[in-house]
Amino acid sequence: MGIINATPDSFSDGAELQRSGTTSFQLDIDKALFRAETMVAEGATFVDVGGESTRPGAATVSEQEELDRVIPLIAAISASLDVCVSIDTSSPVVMKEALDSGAQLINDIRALAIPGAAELLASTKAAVCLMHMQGAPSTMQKTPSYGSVVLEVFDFLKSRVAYSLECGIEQDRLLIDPGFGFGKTVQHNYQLLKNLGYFSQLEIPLLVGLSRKSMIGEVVARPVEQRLAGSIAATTLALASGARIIRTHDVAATMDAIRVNLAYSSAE
Ligand code: 7PJ
Repeated sequence: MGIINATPDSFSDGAELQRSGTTSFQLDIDKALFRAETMVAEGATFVDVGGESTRPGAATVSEQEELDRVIPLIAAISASLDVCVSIDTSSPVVMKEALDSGAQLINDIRALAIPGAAELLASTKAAVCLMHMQGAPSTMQKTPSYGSVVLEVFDFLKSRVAYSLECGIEQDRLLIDPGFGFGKTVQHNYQLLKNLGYFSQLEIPLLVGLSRKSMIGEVVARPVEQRLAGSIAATTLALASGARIIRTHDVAATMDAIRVNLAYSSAE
C-alpha cells in the first residue's frame, strides 16, 4: 500500500506535492497522480490517500478542507489507474464522498469512533481498516501508558471488530492494524512488532504501517529521509509474523521485501 499524503505538513512527503507558486496549501494533482502511477508501476495494490495529518501534534483540519484535498485526487486516480484507492479518514462525510469518487477501502485510524461512520459503511461494499490508537493525535505521544500493550491493543481491535459486525459490516471486509506510533513508546512499538503473530487469532488480515516512523528513526539514529533500510528490516519482521498489507512510502523496496518473504515462505 503506497502512501499519498495530500497534506502540507506530513512529516515525510506532503509538502513535496504542493503546487508551486502558492502560499496556502494546494495539492498539485498532476504530481500526486504521477506519484500514484509510479507506485502502481512498482507493484502497489493499494494507494492510501490522506488529507488529515495525523502525525503527533499535528493541527486539526476542517472537513471541507479535507474534502478539497482528497476528493479530486481520488477521482483522478480511480479514473486512470487500476489500483484499489484507500482513503485515510475518520469523517463519515469524507468517507461517503470518497466512496462516491471511487475509493474502495476506508482506512480509519479512529476505528469508526465518529458517530455515523459504521452505519454508513454497513450500507456499502467498502473494505474497512480498523486501527488502534491511544488518545488523540495532538497528545498521543505525551505519555503513552499500558499494562500490557499487546493485550490492550488486541482487546481493542477485537471489540472494534465485534462492533463493526454488529453494525452490519461483514467480516470479509475488515482489516486490522495495531497502529504503530499512535500513542506508543518505541518500546511499546517493538513489543507489538514482536507479538504480531498473536493478532492472527482474530482471523482478519493484518495491515501495518512502519515506514520511516520514529520507532525506526530512534533505533537507527537517522532522520526521516534515511530510514528506508530500517523500515525494510522492520517490514521483514512484520511479514514473517503474518502481516498481509504493508503501508509504505517506498513501494519498490517494500515489494522486494515482500517477494523475498514469499520465496522464503514457499521454500520446502
Ligand atoms: C498509519 C496510518 C498506520 C494505518 C498513518 C505515518 C502516520 N493508517 N496512517 N496505519 N499511519 N492504517 O504514516 O507515519 O500505521 S499516518
